[in-house]
Amino acid sequence: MKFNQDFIDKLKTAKSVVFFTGAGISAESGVPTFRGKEGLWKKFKPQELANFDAFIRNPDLVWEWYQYRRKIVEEANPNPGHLAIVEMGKYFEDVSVITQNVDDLHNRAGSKNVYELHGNIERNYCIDCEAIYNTNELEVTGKAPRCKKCGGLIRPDIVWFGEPIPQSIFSAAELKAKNSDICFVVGTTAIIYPAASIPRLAKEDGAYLVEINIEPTEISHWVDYSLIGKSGEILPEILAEIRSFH
Ligand code: BV8
Ligand code: ZN
Repeated sequence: MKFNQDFIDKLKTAKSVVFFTGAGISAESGVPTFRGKEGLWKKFKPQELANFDAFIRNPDLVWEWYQYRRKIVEEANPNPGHLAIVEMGKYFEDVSVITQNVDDLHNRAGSKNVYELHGNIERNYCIDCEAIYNTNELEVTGKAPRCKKCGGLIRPDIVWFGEPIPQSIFSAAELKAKNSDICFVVGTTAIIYPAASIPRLAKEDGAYLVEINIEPTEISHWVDYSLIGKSGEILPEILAEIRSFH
């Protein structure tokens, strides 16, 4: 793939790089996105599942939906896109991943500075005493598990609609974005707030914005460079470009 010269120049001078990722980066690992043709929201209604009231109304249904998604995630592997991001970490002073994904694939790929804005499907906590449980600690019963300490309902450690992103994580991610020289926006429709404000913050503070997506999105008209294609193919090509001048 031929990249334009100002992007190549940026790659040569950048010190701090941020990858802001969404469900699209995991699509080639076989994890369904939310709003695509095969998207999760085509089959299920987020308002019926991905929010606290739905969970309280029907904890077993919501828990089972997350078990279904965990199974997909656990059978998935990081793809060349996740792995290229890890490798690129060797060529810049500071590389961070700010992800909206809950699939743990950046961690499993080996990325170090990962900011999980929407939580992680492998982590759970008690809604009463907030005791934390990893999924593999919980027995599979087809029903929402109960806390061993207080008997409270256990929920996925995921930010649902109407819930705030943990402030400490969001503030740290904002700072990384503001201080970045290049902010890659990879595989996201960039419509879910406040997460979707990250690329805008980066750009306002001088970052060079590069979008990687299989189709244009709502932000394509204001990024500096829009690369249309699969992230699992484009990210390794960017890595090869970097290696060509190191
Ligand atoms: C908040 C659940 C307030 C977890 C998700 C009314 C009431 C309350 C809030 C609101 C409201 N109206 C609006 C809001 C704000 C709301 C929001 O933004 N709504 C939208 C619809 C406008 N936000 C919230 O509710 C947030 N909380 O506002 O709280 C508050 C504040 C303080 C104190 C108290 C309360 C919480 C938002 C988080 C919600 N959680 N999911 C789960 O089950 O996973 S959202 C869901 O969307 C996922 O978490 C996902 O991370 C997120 C973003 O989706 P994407 O990652 O972009 O995925 P998508 O499918 O959309 O796009 C995939 C892209 O990849 C596409 O562009 C596609 O082209 C591309 N692609 C596909 N294949 C590839 C590819 N690209 C490259 N290569 C490929 N191979
Ligand atoms: Zn408890």
